[in-house]
Amino acid sequence: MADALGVEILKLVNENEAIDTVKIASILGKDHQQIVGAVNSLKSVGDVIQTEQLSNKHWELTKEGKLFVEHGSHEACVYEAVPSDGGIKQADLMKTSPNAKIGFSKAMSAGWLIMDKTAEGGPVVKRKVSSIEDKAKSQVMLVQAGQISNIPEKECKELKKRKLIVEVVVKSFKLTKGSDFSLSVSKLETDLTPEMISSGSWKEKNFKAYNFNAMGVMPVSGHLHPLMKVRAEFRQIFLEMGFTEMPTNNYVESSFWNFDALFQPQQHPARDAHDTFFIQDPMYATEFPMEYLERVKKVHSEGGFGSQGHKYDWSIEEAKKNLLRTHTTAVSARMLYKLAQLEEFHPVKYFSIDRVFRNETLDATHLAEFHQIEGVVADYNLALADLIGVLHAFFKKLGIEKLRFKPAFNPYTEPSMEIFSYHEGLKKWVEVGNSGVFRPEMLLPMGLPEGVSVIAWGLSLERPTMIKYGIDNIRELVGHKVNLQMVQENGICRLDK
Ligand code: FB9
Repeated sequence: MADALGVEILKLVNENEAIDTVKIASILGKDHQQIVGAVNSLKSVGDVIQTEQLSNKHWELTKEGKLFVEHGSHEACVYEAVPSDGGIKQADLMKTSPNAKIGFSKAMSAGWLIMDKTAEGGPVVKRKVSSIEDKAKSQVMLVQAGQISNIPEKECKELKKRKLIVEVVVKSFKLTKGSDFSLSVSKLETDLTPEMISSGSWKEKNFKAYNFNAMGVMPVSGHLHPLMKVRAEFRQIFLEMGFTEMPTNNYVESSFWNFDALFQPQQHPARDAHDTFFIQDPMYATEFPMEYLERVKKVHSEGGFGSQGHKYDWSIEEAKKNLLRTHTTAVSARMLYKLAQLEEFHPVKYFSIDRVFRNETLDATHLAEFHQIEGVVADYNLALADLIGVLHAFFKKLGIEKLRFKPAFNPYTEPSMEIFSYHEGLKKWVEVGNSGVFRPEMLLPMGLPEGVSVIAWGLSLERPTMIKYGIDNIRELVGHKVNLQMVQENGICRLDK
């Protein structure tokens, strides 16, 4: 059934050949927009009513125009403020109303007032005539009564110029009966329910025509975080280069794989609790490839494979300590050890992109964790030149072609290089990663054949993501303060290839 207002409208349409919605609003004492809404509901039911859009212009009073009706024009108010039997100082007259200045000017122009400038103490204003006709007030009252046509054109323009009246365009509808007109219309059904079918009630119902052009409702779905979009781009680059992704699904790692396997001495500051998150429970790892562990112990404490080692009393207790991995190079170590167990060595290209954890000082661009991107290539006779070549190929896919390398130190690579790229925007060289050739003291205890060398490099995922999405503070990218709207709205990521 149409609602009560709809029924009232249908009655008026029935009683009139045609009727305008403005008229209906006036008859029913409703807001015009309310009538238009009810008309739209009736139209959705079927061809009950016909509508023809009309555009009517009429004049209405502005707020100031309504003040004229209530209090008289500004000029009349100023005239009334001048005593009929004397004068008033102009300065005092200006204080009698907020619009005294314009009212005084208009009253003087109309010849209602005269000013005596010779008076002591400043100009004095007196009435020039004993009575006035407030034409402006009379005219706005005619407009209010819908009789603007009785006002001469020139004076209408003056009312518009004084912003006392404004022309209003009202879009309305002329209503007439439709082919399915009825005083009582039932709302069109939009759903065919099991109850309708089982009861057969569908036979008496009117169904809304199916709109095949309607757009489907956008399903509420998740949105990829910018980091994950950039990770997908880096993953694609590695895959294009023939790299295989390493399994990084273990944030907890033993100190053995995170440090000892990489020939990182147990007294190295990076292994201190100030730099590393150690795990309280389970505090220790228990399973190690013991033969390999013994070789690692020996190379640390006594040396071997041509190395003098670190010459300290290596402790398995230290190696057993569990921690949150500080780099994905721990995974690279596991993968290279597994490669060394194969009957026959074959060259590999591995990569990983995953979270690592460091107990470091936090700042605008550093948190206690970040995603490390790491590339590893193992083959016979690889050297620094091969590393430089693969870095150029990798960074070129990111749109970076101007690279520079600076000698650096890592406990597990020698030589090592910091990687720099020239940032056209900042007009300076910025560090974009670190790299090196894994030391023999790391590779040979694993059992990799003599002559096999491994080159590797790393960078973070957060830095390129912040650059890509113009984010200055890491806390706008990750953490509990992230604006989820940013996650929903940020665009796809295309790293220059
Ligand atoms: O990502 C870094 N910088 C960077 C990278 C990309 C970029 O934009 C590009 C458009 C493409 C812009 C900047 N850096 C490494 C350099 C600095 O940001 C540095 O301040 C922060 N570093 C992290 C570690 O900081 C504690 C970035 C992270 C990093 C550093 C070294 C490695 C990995 C990540 C490594 C390694 C490695 C070395 C040898 C063998 C194996 C792995």
